[in-house]
Amino acid sequence: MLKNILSLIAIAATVVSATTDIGSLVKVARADAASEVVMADANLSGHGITASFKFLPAADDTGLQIIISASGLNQTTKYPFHIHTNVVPSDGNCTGTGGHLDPFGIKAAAGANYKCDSTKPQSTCELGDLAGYLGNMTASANGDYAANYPDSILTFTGGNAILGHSIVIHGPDNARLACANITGYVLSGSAGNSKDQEEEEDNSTHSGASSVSIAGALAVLAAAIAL
Ligand SMILES: *[C@@H]1O[C@H](CO)[C@@H](O)[C@H](O)[C@H]1NC(C)=O
Ligand SMILES: *[C@@H]1O[C@H](CO)[C@@H](O)[C@H](O)[C@H]1NC(C)=O
Ligand SMILES: *[C@@H]1O[C@H](CO)[C@@H](O)[C@H](O)[C@H]1NC(C)=O
Ligand SMILES: *[C@@H]1O[C@H](CO)[C@@H](O)[C@H](O)[C@H]1NC(C)=O
Ligand SMILES: *[C@@H]1O[C@H](CO)[C@@H](O)[C@H](O)[C@H]1NC(C)=O
Ligand SMILES: *[C@@H]1O[C@H](CO)[C@@H](O)[C@H](O)[C@H]1NC(C)=O
Ligand SMILES: [Cu+2]
Repeated sequence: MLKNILSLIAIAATVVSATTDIGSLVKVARADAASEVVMADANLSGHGITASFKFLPAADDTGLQIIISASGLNQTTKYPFHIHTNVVPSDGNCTGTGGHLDPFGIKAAAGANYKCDSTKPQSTCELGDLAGYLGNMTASANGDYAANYPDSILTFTGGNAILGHSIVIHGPDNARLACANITGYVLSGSAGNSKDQEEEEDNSTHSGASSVSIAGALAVLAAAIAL
């Protein structure tokens, strides 16, 4: 118990130092090492819909936490949403995002029998079939939707990587209503470029607070904000 309290205090202390680091997050389309990416987001708009997706390291280190908020939805409509394979072309045309992200060929293997089972997403769902394993977006009375999924099968980089892809929200007729690139964030100086920049940094931002622990702290912070 005391140990738990102490670790909570340690996390709280890290959150405080992490908040000072949020200002030094740098956007990236992709990154080389998983530990360098601390969060990712995508802001979508189209056909009256505005939506925000945030991806953070899950508190239990299993996949990513997904925090979604949307507005402008029709109350009785179910809106599927997915990670699509391609980035959004610069003209914003959602058709250019291609199909669902499916790096393990789950759909190809299942063919017409494809059925995403939310209890076994890793083996039965396309990685990008978010609506398949999280459920469709549905609006409250004022047209808003909010969800906080504490973990998922997604990762920032590696085989289950979300970076370099996009999010698409569909209408019930499968029309592509809104889309956006998924953008990653690294801490400034940890993008693997300038060694000089690394050395010039204040040691206090790194001593005892690696990118990984800051990432964990951000997840805790996000969970706190979302609850
Ligand atoms: C998404 O919107 C948030 C809030 O306005 C902003 O901080 C963030 O930079 C945006 N992300 C991208 C990739 O533009
Ligand atoms: C909501 O419903 C109206 C009326 O059917 C339609 O014109 C509009 O495109 C719908 N909006 C969304 C976001 O589904
Ligand atoms: C999406 O990202 C690609 C680069 O990866 C960029 O060329 C494209 O313009 C971006 N799309 C939008 C709508 O910003
Ligand atoms: C969007 O892109 C698709 C191909 O990806 C193309 O067929 C379609 O004409 C484009 N739509 C617009 C409005 O440019
Ligand atoms: C999600 O919405 C789509 C389109 O409205 C629908 O075909 C599908 O059955 C819905 N899935 C669930 C689980 O409700
Ligand atoms: C940071 O720490 C390293 C070794 O731990 C040391 O060599 C370096 O001088 C320190 N830099 C600053 C700015 O304190
Ligand atoms: Cu889709």
